[in-house]
Amino acid sequence: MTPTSGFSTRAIHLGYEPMDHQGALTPPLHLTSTFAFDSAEAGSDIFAGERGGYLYSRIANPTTDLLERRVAALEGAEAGLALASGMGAITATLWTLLSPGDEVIVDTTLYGCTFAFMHHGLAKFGVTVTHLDLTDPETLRTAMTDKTRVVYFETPANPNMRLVDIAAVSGIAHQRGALVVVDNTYATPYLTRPVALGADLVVHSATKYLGGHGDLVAGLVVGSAEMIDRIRLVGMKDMTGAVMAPFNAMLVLRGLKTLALRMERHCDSAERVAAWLAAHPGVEGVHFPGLDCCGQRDLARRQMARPGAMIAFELKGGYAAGCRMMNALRLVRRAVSLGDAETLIQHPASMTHSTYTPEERARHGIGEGLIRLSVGLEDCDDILADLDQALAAAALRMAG
Ligand code: 7XF
Repeated sequence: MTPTSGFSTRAIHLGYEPMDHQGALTPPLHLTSTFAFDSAEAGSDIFAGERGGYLYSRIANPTTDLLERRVAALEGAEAGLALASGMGAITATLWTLLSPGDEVIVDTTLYGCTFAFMHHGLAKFGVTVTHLDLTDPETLRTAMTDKTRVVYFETPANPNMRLVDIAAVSGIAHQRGALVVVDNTYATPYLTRPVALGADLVVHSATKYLGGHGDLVAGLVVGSAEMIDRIRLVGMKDMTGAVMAPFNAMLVLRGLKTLALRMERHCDSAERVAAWLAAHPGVEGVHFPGLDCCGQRDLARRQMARPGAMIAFELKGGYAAGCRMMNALRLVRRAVSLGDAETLIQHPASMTHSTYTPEERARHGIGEGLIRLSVGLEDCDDILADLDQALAAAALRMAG
């Protein structure tokens, strides 16, 4: 490991020296809730922050600590914090940053539970939640007020793949003294590094690509050491208690080792699948940052190393056709979540985004017939063959 080591080298080696651990190649799993102190004085010094050391696993644990340092390094941030879920990361972060009377400006489209947290959580406690079309960063300039403390968005957005220009939004937000929080779950640090583009904090559902194997629920937030310390001691320790289990931290550490490899394969297949869907006569439209259709291809090129592996599309027959197609699939799994080895398909309006009312979905750009595909790691020919037979079956059943 050197300061110039590449992405995968850091994902595999950063922060760990086997010879400090009896030669164990893989970092040990510290399954412990608490830590013994040398003396009563040592305990009180560690609690007072006057001496380094672990004290209790709701605050820090050596296994989660290693994961936090690795993800922070991959994101190009000073520090990281591991939480029990993506929602744990989002809520602990925003509870820490916002107080009653403050305003948070959010993009038009958000993942369903993030939307629900904004409107049913933050709003209930006196925080004003304002939606703005952040795909046009200039709208932010006039919309911000002295109460705007945070600007929050996903890019690409779940589920409709809208992209937000991180550098442009961060520049405007900072002029008015607001912090920028980006949900980088869809892109991962392999494709987009929001901190380098000006974001203050980056949140993740590590349940997805970072874990990568569909066997855990986990979250992370990275940013400056000062802000991460505050989120650890306020949002995580006191307000939510949403700490990541050390066992899950170990699984995410394992996932990270192959993140680059997996993302390349996910992206290769997604490019083929998106182009194939766009050319299919039964498909009405495809949302994928690698296609010209969405008018955001230039931004995708500037901000993402590759267009990612999430695709949203609509069939000509709308929701009914989408349902028929989903039910005819044999290889692709009907499931929410994303970023797994298995290709997953779901219907946002009735699943991940059912936290919105139908009127809210219409206002927030989530089509009732939209289908979302997380392109997995199977052989791409097999994914295409399954989609092909399912689309044919859906069309046949409609004709019949
Ligand atoms: O708490 P989680 O680990 O499930 O993560 C919440 C979350 C945060 N940000 C984004 C962009 C997400 O997509 C998610 C979780 N999304 C899953 C999905 O869209 O399939 C959840 C299934 S309901």
